[in-house]
Amino acid sequence: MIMSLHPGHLMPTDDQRIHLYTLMMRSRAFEEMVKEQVLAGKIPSSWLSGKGQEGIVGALAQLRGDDYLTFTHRGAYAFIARGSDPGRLLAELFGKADGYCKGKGGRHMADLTHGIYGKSGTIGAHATLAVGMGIAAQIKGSDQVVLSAFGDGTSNRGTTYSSINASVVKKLPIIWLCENNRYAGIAGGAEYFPFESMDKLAAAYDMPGCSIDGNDVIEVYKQMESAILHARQGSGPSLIELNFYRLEPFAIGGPESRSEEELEHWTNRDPLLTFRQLLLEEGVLSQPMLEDIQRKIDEEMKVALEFAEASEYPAPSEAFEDLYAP
Ligand SMILES: Cc1ncc(C[n+]2csc(CCOP(=O)(O)OP(=O)(O)O)c2C)c(N)n1
Repeated sequence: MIMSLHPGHLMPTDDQRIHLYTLMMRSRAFEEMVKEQVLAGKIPSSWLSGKGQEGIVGALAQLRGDDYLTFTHRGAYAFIARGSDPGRLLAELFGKADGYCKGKGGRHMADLTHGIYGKSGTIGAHATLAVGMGIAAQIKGSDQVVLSAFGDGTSNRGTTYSSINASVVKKLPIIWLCENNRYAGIAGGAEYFPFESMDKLAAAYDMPGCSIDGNDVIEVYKQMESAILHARQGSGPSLIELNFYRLEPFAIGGPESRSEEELEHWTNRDPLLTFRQLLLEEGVLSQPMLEDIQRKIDEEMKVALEFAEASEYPAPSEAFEDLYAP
């Protein structure tokens, strides 16, 4: 039986909702800027866009500054929501010295200053780090929590299962966040996942879980409130599945395997459009306020691009620094 994770009671205030909307917009703007740079050949790799998955911001925005995160290979929302500097993020993608990993991490970067311990290139590997962080929080006796995100395809990796298992056995303060965007690479979910929804995985491990509309940022916010409380008070891990859709192909510039009808269906459910509409209808935001937010974000991205372009490449003599072993 699935132990349901009940939604929290705190409805975000108007200011918090504007904040969520702004984070979603900033994240989207960053994605669009990176796409442009990839297509212009200015980033020496591709990019796995998180466009369409911004509802996740409802979970990220609830974390405390000292909480830990491990993240998937997709999107930049975790960094943007935690307050990472878009200029330094872009510099990292350019391979420049001012990047968060001195240009050596590229799209699999980390930002330890904001508690983000890597966008794992080996899918599922970062789940094991989350277990270590959970144990660290327990040993310290702190009430820090760990948010560990994984894709629906990544749910099938052994490291994901063994880490979830360890978190339950040791009652670790981890929130497992499944980003179910319905595809792994170009394969659709039915090809690799036997359940209708991921909360069955929570049931198998006897932990609370839920499967929700990841496009509904307020719903995400409320569920996260419960999961955080559960973890902070020492009751152990839980699992939230966010159901949404990535609006770009698996990788920018790569092939598109999905039908036009399907893309259109989900484009019409773009979480930014629906949230914006809701905030306008409820009078939380006005048209001039929207324009003001957009203008400030455009300016931030312009500054970020200038910063990243002006940054230097690391010196060749630094190539062997920052390694685990000589
Ligand atoms: C251990 C390992 N196996 C395979 C890959 C290649 N790979 C990269 S992303 C990906 C699909 C992941 O799907 P999902 O977790 O659903 O994330 P999505 O890309 O859909 O967001 C695969 C198989 C990898 N990076 N690491």
